[in-house]
Amino acid sequence: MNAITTEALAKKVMDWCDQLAAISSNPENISRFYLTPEHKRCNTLVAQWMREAGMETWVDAAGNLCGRYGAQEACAKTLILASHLDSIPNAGAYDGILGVLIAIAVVEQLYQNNITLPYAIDIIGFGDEEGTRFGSTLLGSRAVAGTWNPAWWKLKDRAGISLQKAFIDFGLQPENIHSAARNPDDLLAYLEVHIEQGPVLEDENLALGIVTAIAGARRFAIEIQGYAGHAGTVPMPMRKDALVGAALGIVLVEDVAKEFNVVATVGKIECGPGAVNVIPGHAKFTIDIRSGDDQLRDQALAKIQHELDLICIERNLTASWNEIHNAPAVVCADWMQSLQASVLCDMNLNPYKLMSGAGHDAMAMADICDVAMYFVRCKGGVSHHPDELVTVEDVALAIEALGNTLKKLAQ
Ligand code: HGY
Ligand code: MN
Ligand code: MN
Repeated sequence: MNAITTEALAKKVMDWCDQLAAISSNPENISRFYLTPEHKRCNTLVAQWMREAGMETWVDAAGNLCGRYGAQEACAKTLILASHLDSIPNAGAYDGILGVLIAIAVVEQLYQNNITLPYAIDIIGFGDEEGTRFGSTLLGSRAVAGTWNPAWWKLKDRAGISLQKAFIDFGLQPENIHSAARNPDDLLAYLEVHIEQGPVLEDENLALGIVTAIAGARRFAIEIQGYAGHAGTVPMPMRKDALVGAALGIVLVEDVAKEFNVVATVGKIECGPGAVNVIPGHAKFTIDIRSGDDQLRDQALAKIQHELDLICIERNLTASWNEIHNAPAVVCADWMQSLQASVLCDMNLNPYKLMSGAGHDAMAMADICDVAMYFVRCKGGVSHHPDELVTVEDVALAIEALGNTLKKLAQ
């Protein structure tokens, strides 16, 4: 049986993406969240594809799907190829899963050519990179990195289900979470393929890019407390309108981000009691703020906090800040970037290097090993949107580049 071609594998990966897109909690779009029935169905289907590629599979103590392609010797180190299988609500079909599926395609090519390497390959489909269900993020990869924070057990989803209960409902034992942690001494490196989620590669007319660093991100849930009142009787100067306070805060976030040249987003807002004829007594909104420079990001954050305090004082409101995520900026390993550059040069491709504004599981894995990423061009740079799109030709190039990287690493 002659081995499957890269082009055929790329078509297979695109078909796999379509199959996973159908596994969603919302039939109208792609929504697949951590520790849900959809997560389980996705793990089951991807595990089948891993086994067809000659891998043994298991689900680790954090619900991550894992597959192993053995080395020539038992005591060899392990290269981790990974990305995430969860999505945001109303997601595109490639964010996260493309990297897991391209890794499986490359292992299938090795398997069909009876090639084993002087290191083992573990492919991990992380269960929660986006943090959609519980607010925090990188939970799956943090468990693998051994940096699990017990405070997370109390995190609750919109239905009030705690992370701890969700573990038990999924069939996991929270007390075993530490068994998901990898021993850094066993690891060769971590390598992730992911769509760029930005317009740079398309602008440069390039299919692939080498990631130099990943921006550091901090996320907060902010509660503004005012005083609910009658919309018809409370004079304007006497109001403690929490929603107006939040609205001024949202505009402040954008103004300060532009001033400091960082990126900051208010992605969620809610207020209460939520009646047309009641002055909102409380409001909640989130901030996601990022920069390649953690210090600059934190200076911008300090200004936002100070200015929001002034808004609250002027309007007799109070603001409480709850940090739900903090990931420092991460630099990709120089030796891996050089190896990636030589792979792309050998393929007569431009070894183009760029920073990632989006967060990735590589940020968590950087705590225990050297990390590297390839970016794949995505149409219009669109992501976190159903219009997310890659071409089968670019996927074929990514499969070829990853396969060549594994072979070069073996040397
Ligand atoms: O938010 C991010 O940067 C990533 O897509 N989770
Ligand atoms: Mn994402
Ligand atoms: Mn992603």
